[in-house]
Amino acid sequence: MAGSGDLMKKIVLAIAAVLAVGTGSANATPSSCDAVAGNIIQNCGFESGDFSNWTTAPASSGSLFYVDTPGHTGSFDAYFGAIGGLPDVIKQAVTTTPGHLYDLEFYLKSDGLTPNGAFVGYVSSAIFHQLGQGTDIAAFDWTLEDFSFTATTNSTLILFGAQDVPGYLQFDDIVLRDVTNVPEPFTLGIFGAGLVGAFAMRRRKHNPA
Ligand SMILES: [Ca+2]
Repeated sequence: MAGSGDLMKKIVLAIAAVLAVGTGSANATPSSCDAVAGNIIQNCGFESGDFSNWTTAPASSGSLFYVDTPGHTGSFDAYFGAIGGLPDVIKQAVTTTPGHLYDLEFYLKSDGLTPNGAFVGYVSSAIFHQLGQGTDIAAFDWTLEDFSFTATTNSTLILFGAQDVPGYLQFDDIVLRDVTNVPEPFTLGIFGAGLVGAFAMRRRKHNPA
């Protein structure tokens, strides 16, 4: 029992130390994803002003991707405009619990400039979302894309690749949460019938902004 008092003291001292240091300089306006409890994506809204925390894999030719203003929310978003027909890729490995249900959301925007463009998203090695790929992608404003999957390993790779000529596809506010114990109105029946390979990716809704 003697230890509990010491522990409390250490906690109080730790809190005091944090308060003494203060919050430092204020960051830029956060992205909405930064405020989502349980989001395990780092630099989810690109508010570092770059691809920090993401691993980038530029297209071998015609690469054109970067982070710039104004963002879906916050101050920044990612622009994908590779011109060689090959995608620029960003990816992030996250710790996951096998058997747990995860919800993956992000916002996408297309300027609709033709002749072409493509967007693809992967969880580990499974494609869960594709746009374009030989078909022009129409213009649309910031649109919520929302999927769910069941993790099968302790580490899951979230990967997004895109190219676009002559305009850009924009990307912001990626949220990945373990929703295993979150009471959401999921209709889980589809998981029984729709299993393909290791994942059961399911598009839950597509809401024009
Ligand atoms: Ca942002």
